[in-house]
Amino acid sequence: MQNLYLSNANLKTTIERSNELVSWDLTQKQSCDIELILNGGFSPLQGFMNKADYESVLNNQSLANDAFWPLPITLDVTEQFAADLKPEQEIALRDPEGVLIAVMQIEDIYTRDLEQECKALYDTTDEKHPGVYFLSSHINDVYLGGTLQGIQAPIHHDFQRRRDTPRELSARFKKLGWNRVIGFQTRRPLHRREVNQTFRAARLAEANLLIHPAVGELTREDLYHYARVHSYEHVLRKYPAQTTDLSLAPLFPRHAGVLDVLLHAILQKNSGCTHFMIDESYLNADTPGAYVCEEVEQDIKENYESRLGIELICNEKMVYSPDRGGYIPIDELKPGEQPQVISDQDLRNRLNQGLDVPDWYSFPEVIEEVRKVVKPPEERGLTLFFTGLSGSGKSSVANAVLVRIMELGGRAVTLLDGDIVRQNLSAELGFSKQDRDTNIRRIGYVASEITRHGGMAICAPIAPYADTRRFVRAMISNVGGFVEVYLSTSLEECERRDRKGLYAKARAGIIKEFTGISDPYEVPENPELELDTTGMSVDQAAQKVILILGKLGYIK
Ligand code: PPS
Repeated sequence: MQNLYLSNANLKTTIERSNELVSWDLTQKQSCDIELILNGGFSPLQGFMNKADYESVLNNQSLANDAFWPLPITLDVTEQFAADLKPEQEIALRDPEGVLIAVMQIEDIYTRDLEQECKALYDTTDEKHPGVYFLSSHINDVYLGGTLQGIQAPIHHDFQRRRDTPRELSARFKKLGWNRVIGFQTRRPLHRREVNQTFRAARLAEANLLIHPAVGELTREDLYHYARVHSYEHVLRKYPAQTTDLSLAPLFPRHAGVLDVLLHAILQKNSGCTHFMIDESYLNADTPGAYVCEEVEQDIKENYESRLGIELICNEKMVYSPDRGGYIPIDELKPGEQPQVISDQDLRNRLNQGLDVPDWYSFPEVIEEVRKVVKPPEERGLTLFFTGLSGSGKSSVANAVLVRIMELGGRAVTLLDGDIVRQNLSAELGFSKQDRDTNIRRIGYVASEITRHGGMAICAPIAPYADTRRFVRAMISNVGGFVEVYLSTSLEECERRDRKGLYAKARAGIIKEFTGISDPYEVPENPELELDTTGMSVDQAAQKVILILGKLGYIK
C-alpha cells in the first residue's frame, strides 16, 4: 500500500521550496480526499485525478489504466486561481489555517463536464438531488489534476485515538492475529439491531469486526459529530472483548448511494479488511426509500465484488422477538410469533417529541447521546426567514412576531431586519445581484450561528433570488429549524403603500435596480407560509405566523 508522505530527507527542501509557490486552501471535501490519497486509503491514486482518469471514471468506472474506480476524486479551484497556472507547475495545498499539507505538481487544468458527472454519479441532473445540488452549487468548474508529495496529514483535534491510517489499521489487525476482518460502513448511531446483525455476521464469517463510520462531512462545530462518535464508543463495549474495533473514516459523502459504498470498500480493503458490510440505513440516509439494501447488495455482488477484491457480507434481516427477549433473524420467526418493530420514522418521531425509546430497541447510553442533538422542536434553534418585496410587510410583521415570542418567553430572539442589516453588517453593499447575494449569505451565516446555539433568528430581507434562499435554507437546516414566510403582497399594493417613497423614485429612474420595478424578484416555490398582507392588520399577519410556528412544534 502506498504512502505519499515525503521522507525526512526530502521534507525540509520541499517545505522551503513551497514558500515560493502559490497556495490553494483546501475545502473540507478536498481535505478528506487528500488525507486518504496521501495515506494510501485511496491507493492506487497518486494524486487528484487528471483529465484522462476523470473521463475514464465517468465513462467506464475505471482509471485510465483500467483499475476499478467508482467516483471522481478531483481538486476543484476557482477560475481566477486557475488563470495563471500552467501544467508542470507546482502548487502548495494548505489547510484553512495555512498549514502545508502537500505539494502538487500540476498535470492537467481542465473544465469538468457537470452534466456527465451528475449523470454518472446520480443518474439525474435534477438539482433536487442533494448530490447534484452539492456539485452545482459548492464545487468549482475548473479541476486540477496532478501527483502529490505529502508533507503532513490534515490535523484532527477530535477523537485522535480513533483515527488510524490504513497502514496502522493493517498493522493492528496483523498484530492481533485478525486474518479476517469485516469493515462495517455506517453514518448513523448504532442500536441493538445493528449490533446483533454485525455480531452474528462476524461470527458466521469467523471474522473480527471493524466499526468504520464515515465522519468526513462533519465540522468540528457539529454537536452531532461528537454525539455520534461517543455513541459508537458506547456500542463498542457491547461486543465481546477482543472481537471488535472502532476507527473513524474521513470519507466525505457524495450522496452517490452504491458508489459511496464502493469507495468506502476500497478504503477498507486498503486498510486490511477482507470483507465489508453496509448498515441497512446507510443508503437510505440521503435519499429515503431510494434503495433497498438487498437490491444494492445484489448489485454489488453481481457487478462489483470481483473488481473490488473484497467480499461483501450481506445483511441478515433481524427483528426483536418479545417472546424470546432478543433479536433473531426474521426467517426464524415461528408461526404466530409477533416481532416488535420501531421504524426509522417512528424513532425520529419519538426523539423529536421527547418520547421514550424502549430499552429493547437501543442502549440508554446511545439514546442519551442522540438526545443531546435531536431535540424536540420547541428546544431546537430556529430561523424564521421572511422574504418579499419592499413594502410587503416584512419588517412590521417580523417585529410583531418578535414581540409575541418574547411575550411567550423561553426563547432568545434576534431580529436581522433588511434595513438594519444594511446599516451595519452589510453597510458597504449596494443592490447588484452579487451584493444582494453577499448580503443574504451574511444574514444566513449569522442566523445559522444563532440557530446552532439554540436561539431564534428572525430575518426580514427582500432576498429576491431563489438560489441564495435555497443556499441559506440548506445551511441552516443542517443546524436547526428553518421556516420561510413569503409575503406575497402584490407589487401594486406595495407600490400603493410606498411608505418610504422608494417606488416613486424607482419609477422616476432616480433609484436604479429596484426590486419589482427594475430588478427581479423570484417567487418562493415551497415556503412554509405564504401571506398576502393586503387588507390584513399587522397583528392578524403576526398571528398567522405564530400559528404556523405552533403547528410545526417550535412554540407551545
Ligand atoms: S436584498 O435584496 O435582500 O439584499 O435587500 P435588503 O437588504 O432587504 O434591503 C432592502 C431595503 O433597502 C431599501 N432599498 C432597496 N430595495 C430594493 N431595491 C433597491 N434598489 C433598493 N434601494 C434601497 C429598501 O428600503 C428595502 O427595505 P424594505 O424593508 O424591504 O422596504
